[in-house]
Amino acid sequence: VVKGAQVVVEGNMSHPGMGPTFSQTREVSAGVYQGTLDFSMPGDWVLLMHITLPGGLKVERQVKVRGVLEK
Ligand SMILES: [Cu+2]
Repeated sequence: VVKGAQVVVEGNMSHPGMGPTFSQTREVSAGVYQGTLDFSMPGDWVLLMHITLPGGLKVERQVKVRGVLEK
């Protein structure tokens, strides 16, 4: 559990010609970060978590989200 971090989520699709979409998150309980990201297009997405730890160290984690459906 990592408390007191700043987490920004960047959503990207694999094809060219589409910019990233960002979401700020907030820590809703100790070590749990919540935000809303607009999956503006169906298909495969990659989420990049830009994490700044309480000491200032920055880390990144990547999560693949495949097969987002049409709204
Ligand atoms: Cu797209």
